[in-house]
Amino acid sequence: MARNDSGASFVVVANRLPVDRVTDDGGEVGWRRSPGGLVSALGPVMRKADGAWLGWAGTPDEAPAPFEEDGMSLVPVPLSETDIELYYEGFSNSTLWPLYHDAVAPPVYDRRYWDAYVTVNERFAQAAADVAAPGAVVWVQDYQLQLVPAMLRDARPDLRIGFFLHIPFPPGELYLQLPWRREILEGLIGADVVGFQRPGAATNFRRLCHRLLGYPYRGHHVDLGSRMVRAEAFPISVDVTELVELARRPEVQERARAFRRELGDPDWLLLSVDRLDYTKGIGERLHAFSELFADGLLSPGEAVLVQIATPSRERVEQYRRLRDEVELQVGRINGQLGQLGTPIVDYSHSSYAREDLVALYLAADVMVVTPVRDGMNLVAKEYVACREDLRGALVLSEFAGAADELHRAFLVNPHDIDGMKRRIMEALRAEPTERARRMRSMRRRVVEHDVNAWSADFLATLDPHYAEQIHITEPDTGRGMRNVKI
Ligand code: GDG
Repeated sequence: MARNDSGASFVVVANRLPVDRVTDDGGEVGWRRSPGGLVSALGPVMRKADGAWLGWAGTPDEAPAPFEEDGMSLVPVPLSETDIELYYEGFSNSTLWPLYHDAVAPPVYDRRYWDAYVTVNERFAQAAADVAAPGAVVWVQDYQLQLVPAMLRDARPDLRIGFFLHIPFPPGELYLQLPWRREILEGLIGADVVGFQRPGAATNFRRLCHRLLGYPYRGHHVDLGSRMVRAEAFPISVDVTELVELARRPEVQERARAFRRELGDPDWLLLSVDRLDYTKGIGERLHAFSELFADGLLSPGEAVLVQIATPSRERVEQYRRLRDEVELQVGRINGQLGQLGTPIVDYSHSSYAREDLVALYLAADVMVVTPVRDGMNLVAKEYVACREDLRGALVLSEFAGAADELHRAFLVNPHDIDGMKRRIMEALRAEPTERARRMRSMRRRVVEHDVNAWSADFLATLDPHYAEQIHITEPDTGRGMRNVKI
């Protein structure tokens, strides 16, 4: 591994490694960097700092030896079939995920899930303790690993530990349902900095630390007596440079025009892109959109909603049911309100190449992002980043973290079907100057606060000295895009 014998000075701990295993035509097995903002944000830091990334490699019961990919040291942490069932699909995705998203689906409280969560968190903490150099900076990611900070601090009090939660953190009224509510908080306060997407989530956390653990808080800090834990919002963002580069490619722009042609050149193309998840408000959105046709405000051929629903967590029962429900709803809508060859909703349950996704963003007159709860929602920011032409409009749920920053979107309450219908029509009918004004203001925010600014802010808060040492605040990895028009 590209680090000295004493270990890595920067360690990322995440459920998954930032690579996917691929097999080429000759049967040769290799790795490909997985798409996603986290790796583009942390990749440059990893390379500068000789960092190591710990996570599951994606195949059950297999743990390849540590390896190098794309200039990063990757350290696989093994998960068995049973771990995946109980720790990942169980506690992470059937207990924590629904509970942290306003319990929009009933959380499952199962003691076997919890036991597996503790065991797997111990394994990750141990692996991190083994690779971290003395005094290293360790950044733990997300809800699957909330116990790691305290476990790691126990083993290695010399480390500087950060934690970032990518999903919402609920208020007490919901959080208190959790049978292991104290244990999770005790796990998190092992960190020096606990980061959230929204200020409200940080407030929920500080209050719960007081209520359940008795620690006072002041400003952003929870006071443990022996040390302070900083709990604050660090809203995540997107890789604007990468997106703008893709959006400017002539072949991507041609693909955008081709998408419109293939859809019969509608006057209005609306787009939604979500993991097929019950938090994303897909049903509510389809309901509102279809009523616009039932009411005669829109007609088939005039407007079409392209709904990309990326396959997700297909072994979890709630997700299988959701897929059936959404597909039944789409079938009904098109059957009742569409015409042969001219559907109202063009639905796809598959994953698209990044270039195609960007082409779709460019093709869409209106992007419709209406989760019932979402930590941030990167799709909304990606759309804004790509629309250098200032011609698109964004309909955005108030319940997405992105709404804190993208004030000039057409904001909606996804539970209010009439309100959503009105806002969609306003977005469709907005004058070009009005669209441009709104888009310019949203782009300013996203361009100035891209994913590099996010990681730089977090690390500078966690360890200012270290951040300076590896120059992560410098312009090439810090805030501010050169060559990007706002
Ligand atoms: C969690 C939190 C928070 C989607 N379909 C395709 C594809 N995607 C990409 C999007 C975007 C990402 O996946 C989805 O990110 P979101 O933020 O929208 O949602 P979650 O997956 O729920 O993410 C969320 C995020 O973590 C980061 O902190 O914002 O609130 O829930 O980048 O573009 N990418 C490709 N093909 C697809 O078909 N290539």
